[in-house]
Amino acid sequence: HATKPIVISTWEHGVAANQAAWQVLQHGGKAIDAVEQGVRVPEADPNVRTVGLGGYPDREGNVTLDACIMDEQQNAGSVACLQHIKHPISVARLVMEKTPHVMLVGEGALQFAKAQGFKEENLLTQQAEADWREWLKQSKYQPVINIENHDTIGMLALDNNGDLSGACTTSGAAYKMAGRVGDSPIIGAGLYVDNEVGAATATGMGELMIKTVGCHLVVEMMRQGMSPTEACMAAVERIADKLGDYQKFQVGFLALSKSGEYGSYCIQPGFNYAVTAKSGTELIDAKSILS
Ligand code: SD4
Repeated sequence: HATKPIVISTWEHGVAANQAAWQVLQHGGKAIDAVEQGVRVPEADPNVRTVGLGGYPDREGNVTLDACIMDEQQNAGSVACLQHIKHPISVARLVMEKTPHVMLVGEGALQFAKAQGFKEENLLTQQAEADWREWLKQSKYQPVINIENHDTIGMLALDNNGDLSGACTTSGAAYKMAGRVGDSPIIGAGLYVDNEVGAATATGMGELMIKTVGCHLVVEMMRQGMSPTEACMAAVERIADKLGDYQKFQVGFLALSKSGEYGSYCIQPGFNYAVTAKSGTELIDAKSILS
């Protein structure tokens, strides 16, 4: 099914995100612009509960956001534990373009965002606050497979020029410890792009992707000749081999090759992803290692 341009992204909210990305791609726009525009859609949507505005807070009630972006020239930018800014992906892009660094965190990331003209906003919606207060009554930290953590958006695009880019953005695991950073802003863990080979992104319990540098692994497997699906499967198998408690968690990988072939693999059934190309948009269920 190799084709270009094409954009793929995690979960059902990927459908609306892909539409925005497609507006860029169908007119010959660049993959890097497509992925930024695409993931801004769930970031701004208060009903998408683990990305941007409306995301679940940490256990102290702070909404802290993680995001990263990578382009076809191996440039990368990232923000972690950023508060009060609705579009962390756009801050990550400016870290990439306007600083000598890759990653800014916490207060420094916020200062940079404000200096770039981003406005501070309250990101804790009434609904998210009510859910958090309910959670506080028991305060048990138990990541629920496919439910609690199911909304990170990772997006990969191949443009008309044949260039690849990717973006990943999240409010992270619901009710995480204050200061916790997941895989999503970590280049190689939650996202990786190599324009000669392909791109990969991930969703689910970020600690597992960090420990295995999952997305870098997927791209390197594609470099060795695996298809995107085979490479995602290899990364899930690596997690299963190395991390004893993997069965308690969900992780899903999504990959796109330089030729426009795509694939996915996850731990638990229930992970799906959206694919948009000239033929339209499809929502596809990923294959899983557990049944
Ligand atoms: C994290 N990977 O912070 C993110 C959460 C996630 O779908 O992907 N949710 O660990």
